[in-house]
Amino acid sequence: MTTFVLATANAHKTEEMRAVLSDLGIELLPRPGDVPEVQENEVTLEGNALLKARALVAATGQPAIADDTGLFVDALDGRPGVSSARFAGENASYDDNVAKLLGELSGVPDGHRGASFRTVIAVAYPSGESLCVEGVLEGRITYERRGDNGFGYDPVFEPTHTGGRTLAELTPEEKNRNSHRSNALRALNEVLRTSS
Ligand code: ITT
Repeated sequence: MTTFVLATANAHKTEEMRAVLSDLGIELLPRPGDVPEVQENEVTLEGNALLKARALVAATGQPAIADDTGLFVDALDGRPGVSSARFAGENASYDDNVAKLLGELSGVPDGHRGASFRTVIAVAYPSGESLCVEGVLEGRITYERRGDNGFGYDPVFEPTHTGGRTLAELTPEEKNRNSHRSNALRALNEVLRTSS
C-alpha cells in the first residue's frame, strides 16, 4: 500500500481524491492542521502543485501529494486558468467567481463557449525527487448555473460527454468516473505502478 500526506486544504478535493485513490490502493494521510497554507505564486499549475507537495514534505518528512487545478476558457484566452480560485478577487467565494465568469461570457454565443478543466497532481518525496501528471476534461460554459453537487465552477461546466448535464448535475460517482482530477489520479497510478 502506497501512502501519501495530502497537501490540499480544500475539503471537496480531498473527498474526490480519497474516493478515487482508495479504489487504486493508495492511502492518504490528512494534511496536519498546523501546516500553514502555501502562497500559490507560481505561474503554472505544475509549479503550484509542486510548491504545495514540497511544503508538506518539509513539514512532515513524508511523501506528499498535491493537486492544482484551473479552468481554461477559450473565449477568455485561457483565463482564469492558474488564477481560478482568485478570479473575482483574493478572498472570492465560489459564487463570486462563477458570477464573474458568467458576466464575462455574457453575449458569447454557442459554439464559442468551449473550456477545459486541467488538474496537475504532484508527488514529492523526502529524497527531493518529484513527479507530475495531468488530467484534462473538455466541455463548455453554460449560460446559467445548474445542479447542486460538486463545488467551484461545477454548476456552469458542461462536459462534452454527459448528455448536456453540468458537473454539478452528476453524482459524485459519475464525476469521479471521468473528471480532470480522476484522470490525473489514474495517470499517477499508472506511473507509480510502472516505476515500482
Ligand atoms: P488547495 O490549493 O488547498 O488544494 P484550492 O481551492 O486553492 O485548494 P486550486 O488553487 O487548485 O485549489 O483551485 C482553483 C479553483 O478552481 C478552486 O478554488 C475551484 O474554484 C476551482 N476548481 C478546482 N477543481 C474544481 C472542480 O473539480 N470543479 C469545479 N471547480 C474546481
